[in-house]
Amino acid sequence: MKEKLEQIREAAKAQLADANADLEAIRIRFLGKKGELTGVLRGMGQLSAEERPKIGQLANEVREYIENAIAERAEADKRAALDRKLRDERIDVTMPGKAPEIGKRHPLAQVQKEMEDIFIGMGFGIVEGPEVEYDYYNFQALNIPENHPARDTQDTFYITDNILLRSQTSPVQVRTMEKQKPPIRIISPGRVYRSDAVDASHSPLFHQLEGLVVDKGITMGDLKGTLETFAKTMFGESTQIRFRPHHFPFTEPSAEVDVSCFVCGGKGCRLCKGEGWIEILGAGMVHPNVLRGCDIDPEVYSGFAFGMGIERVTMIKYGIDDMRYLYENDVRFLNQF
Ligand code: 2U9
Repeated sequence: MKEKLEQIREAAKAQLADANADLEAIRIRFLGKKGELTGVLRGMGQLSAEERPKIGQLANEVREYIENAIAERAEADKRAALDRKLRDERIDVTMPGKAPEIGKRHPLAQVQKEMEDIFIGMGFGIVEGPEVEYDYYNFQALNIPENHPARDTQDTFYITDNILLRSQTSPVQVRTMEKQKPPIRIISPGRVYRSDAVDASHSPLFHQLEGLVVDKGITMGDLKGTLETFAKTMFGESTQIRFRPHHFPFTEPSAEVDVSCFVCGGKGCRLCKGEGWIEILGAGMVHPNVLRGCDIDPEVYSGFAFGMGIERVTMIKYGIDDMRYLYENDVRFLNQF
């Protein structure tokens, strides 16, 4: 029996030395209820009274040995697993990090800000207003007659008979004139809506920046000086402006305003389509009817107003030939600004 116990100890030792040893299987094989050591202990009844304590002690020693050996092996396995994990998952803290990509303003927002800064520099304040407007502020107050084509549902998005998506930012100026008496010197940038199909130069949603100055003694000369300063700051010091007579219901006299081409200096090139001039905005002296509608006496006060499309200024400034690029948000396009 003694030999049997020694054999068990050696067998357990050999099994535990195996790199792939299954510790639970070894425990069951030697120490389990039907295990080899238990089998030996069961046979102890046949031993003499003299041998029994000796074999009993040896059996205990063997059991203790196997238990300890299993525990040590389990501990060693755990340590090895941890070492492996620490090695495999090691992080090189000296590696350069991944810098988060920092976004920037959309080109339209950049140009809008640039335009705003120029007018702020000339003492203008920025005013914003609702994009959903009453017909009154969008048309009536601006001296746009009942039968004017802009009022047609073909051209304007109506929500109800008298509520619409503003087709210009002029309502903001009307609301300002109602609340605030002259002197007034404001710009109103923002989104406007027109029922246009999308193409290279049209979009149902676009952006405008309009300006309004009302005070005693305001003349066309003030308008020209203001727009010339704007054009020179925006497109370069050598830029000139040109007024062509035009008609708007809300201004009288009215003009379309061109800037000399900053690419060719006026000789004619691809950007100005050989003209030497590029149309950028509309302007004029505020119509007396518009002033009167806001309770401002046109015999005492006069004013000028202008309006331009922010998309148009952006496209001219950067030579963009299709407006759709500005709305597609393709980062290959946006990253160029
Ligand atoms: C008030 C009185 C007058 C604003 C003006 C224009 C001329 C003009 C267009 C430019 C290109 C619109 O974006 S666009 O299609 N605008 O030509 N806008 S004068 O006149 C006003 C505004 C407010 C109370």
